[in-house]
Amino acid sequence: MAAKKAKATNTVALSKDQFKDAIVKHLRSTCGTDEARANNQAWWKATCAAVNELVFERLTETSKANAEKDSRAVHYLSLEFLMGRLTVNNMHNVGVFGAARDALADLGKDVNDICDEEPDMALGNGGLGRLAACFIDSLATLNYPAVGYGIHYEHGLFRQEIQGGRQIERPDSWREYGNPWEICRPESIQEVPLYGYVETVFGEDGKMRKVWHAGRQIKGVPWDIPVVGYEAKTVNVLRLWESKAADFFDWDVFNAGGYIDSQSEKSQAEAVSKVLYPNDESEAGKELRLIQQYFFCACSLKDIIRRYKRNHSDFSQFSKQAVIQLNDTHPTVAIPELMRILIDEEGLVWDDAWAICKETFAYTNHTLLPEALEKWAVYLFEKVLPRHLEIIYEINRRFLEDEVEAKWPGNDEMKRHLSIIEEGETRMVRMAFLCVVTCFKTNGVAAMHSELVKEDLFPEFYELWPERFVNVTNGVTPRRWLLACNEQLANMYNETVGTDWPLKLDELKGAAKFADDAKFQKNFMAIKREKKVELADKIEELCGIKVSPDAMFNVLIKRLHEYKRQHLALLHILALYRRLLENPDYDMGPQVFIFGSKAAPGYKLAKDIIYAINKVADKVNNDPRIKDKLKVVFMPNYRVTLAEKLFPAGDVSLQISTAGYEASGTGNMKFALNGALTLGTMDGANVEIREEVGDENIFIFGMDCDEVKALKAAGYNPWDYYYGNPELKAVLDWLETDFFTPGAPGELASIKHSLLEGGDPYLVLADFESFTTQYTAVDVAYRDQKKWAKMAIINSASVGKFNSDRSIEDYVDRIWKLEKVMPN
Ligand code: CJB
Repeated sequence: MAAKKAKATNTVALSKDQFKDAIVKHLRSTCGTDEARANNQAWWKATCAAVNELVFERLTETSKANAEKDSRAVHYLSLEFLMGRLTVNNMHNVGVFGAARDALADLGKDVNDICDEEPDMALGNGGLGRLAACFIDSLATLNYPAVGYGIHYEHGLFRQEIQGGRQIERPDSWREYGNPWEICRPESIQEVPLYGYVETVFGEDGKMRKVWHAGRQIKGVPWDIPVVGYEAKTVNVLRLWESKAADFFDWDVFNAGGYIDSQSEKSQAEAVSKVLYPNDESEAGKELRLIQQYFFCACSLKDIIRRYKRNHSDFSQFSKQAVIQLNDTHPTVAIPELMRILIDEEGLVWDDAWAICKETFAYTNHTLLPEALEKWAVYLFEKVLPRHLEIIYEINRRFLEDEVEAKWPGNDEMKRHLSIIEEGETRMVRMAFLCVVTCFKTNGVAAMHSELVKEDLFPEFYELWPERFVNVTNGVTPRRWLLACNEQLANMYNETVGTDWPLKLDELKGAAKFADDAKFQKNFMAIKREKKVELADKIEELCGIKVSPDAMFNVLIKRLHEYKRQHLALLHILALYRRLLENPDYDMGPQVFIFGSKAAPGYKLAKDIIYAINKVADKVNNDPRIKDKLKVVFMPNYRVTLAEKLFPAGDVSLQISTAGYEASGTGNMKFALNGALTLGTMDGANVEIREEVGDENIFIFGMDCDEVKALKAAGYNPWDYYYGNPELKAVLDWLETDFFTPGAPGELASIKHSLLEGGDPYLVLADFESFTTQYTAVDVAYRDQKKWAKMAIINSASVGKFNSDRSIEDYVDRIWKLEKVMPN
């Protein structure tokens, strides 16, 4: 179906001709070239510069309005912001996408080719970082005063290449050739101390003070990325800190002839913001990572306090003006840092400083996985942040002696259990405990997850302070995840329910009444097919694999982790392949399985799973016996830009984590919004998606969370399932042969071993049969295209709840208590 022309969904701030003039002007004045000589890179930069004429003006108006109103603001501290590309999104939000596309066309350029020049801003690993990006989009759209704070990594998440089926990591250099969206703000540079020792001094008044004599200083240089709200009334800022050597630092060495030494100081300082740690849901415990965390927290707090001090001479109003959201435990060191500033630098007494901290910080928990709950060795803290360790000890002492003692008198075991300091061979600081003890709210990210946070993760803290625990279910921005990535469906909705849905996603509900309408179904499915054709072309271009857009597209895209169970899907593919080989008439519609996933570079089994998927794909895709009924695709370098092509093209959204392990998921929401049906477990936000779309429009399989717990408690034995299901046994044994790796038997055996000798910690074998059974039901349903269309429409029309604007309103209501500020 040809894309219908978009209705104006918001104010067009520039006409096509004005836009054309602006691009040509910037080709010359900003890029130093002209229409005849410019390459696509220059066309892209000139286009951005034209958009920025509008964006920067709104940015200035927004910061003026916030300063004038002196309004309360949220400061979202996050080590990750997975922004993706900004150009198309910003053009949509400013309302000039159509004008820009037409202007470029007049100038002989295709808007897609030009926007393809933009590298992804991949300053995050996965769900947590992408959520932060959706949240700042929503905060700006809803006109809330907000600043995102993070690190200006020189290298974002590695670029993934697949060589011989294996993942190879290559550096990502997203700003090597300049980035038109960022503005350096040297006027707001901060200095950050590190290392050294703490001295106790007594003033003339006899009062004791602590003085931290730092061993080093590094400089934080802020880069501002404009965050353009939809319809661009508000343009907030994402402020990212780049580390540099402090100025005073090298000169002595330099002048004394130590040029090389001064360079090494420089490169040590610059190492802090050099690269994003590529571990998702696991903690490395490395000194540089602790320094990264402290560096961006210290810079951000100085920035917040500097702004506060413009209008206030003491700290009595601080927690009324500023709320600081800790995105997971990564920025927890901001807590002792604020205590240190208030006590050591501002002269407040402990109780007053503590009261301010307790009213300022709130904490979001994103995972229950023990390996992701950060702990720092005490000796490391002592070395890098000696004063902060003292402060943490004092917070802990007061907590244990006052609050734990009051609740559980004389119970030393409980004190040991709840202590922020974990005793043992290596004493550790438990960052999540420090968060819960300090923060006025702790939230989980989906209803089920928030219950588990209370019941399983922090039960005693919940007993102490039940009022501090809340849920805020995650969401995704419909501007990027429908309007910009699926123009065809967006236009269809414009015509069906009007043009307010990018702001009020619940309005899509109006389309549900057409779910049975033959014409509507036809158009809806034609759009899906068009997106599948686009994806099939991309698959052929990137992987050299031909897939039919008439096959059912099963998509599993997310970070590689055992709990997300990509290997469950793989075992299932092997089972289908076997069935087809054994019975060429096996009754199954044509199937394509599409994977996209990066593995942490040090996560051996995850990398083995990628290799296995690729090896199985090689075999299956080239086996003439199965007559193209089954295809397997692993798309390299999964990232936001690729996701924008995959979500609109999926028929089946695979959300197959072990129940109780996926905190929420957000890909599940993007798929449903674009009309895919979920085949998933009762985990994370799948549970709430089911509530919204109805049990008859989702395919649930596997054990629920209680069953998982019960099976584990009873003593799970994966061998029972291996011997109990001949098909499962056969596919596992297959992995040990050289069928998929000719001449190299055993290359895929680590997967089998992890599931048998390794104890199968995520119950893959236990859920296998239920998965394959429910999959058959999905295949049957898909072959009834009318029924399928109806279910797909209902999915897309029913997931308004998962708009990140709703999440933000929940945060405002339950935690942040902000008021909107409308810039002029
Ligand atoms: N999450 O992406 C990460 N990284 C972590 O270290 C911990 C959790 C994910 O956060 C998302 C946003 O809340 C969740 O949707 C997802 O379930 C969780 O795994």
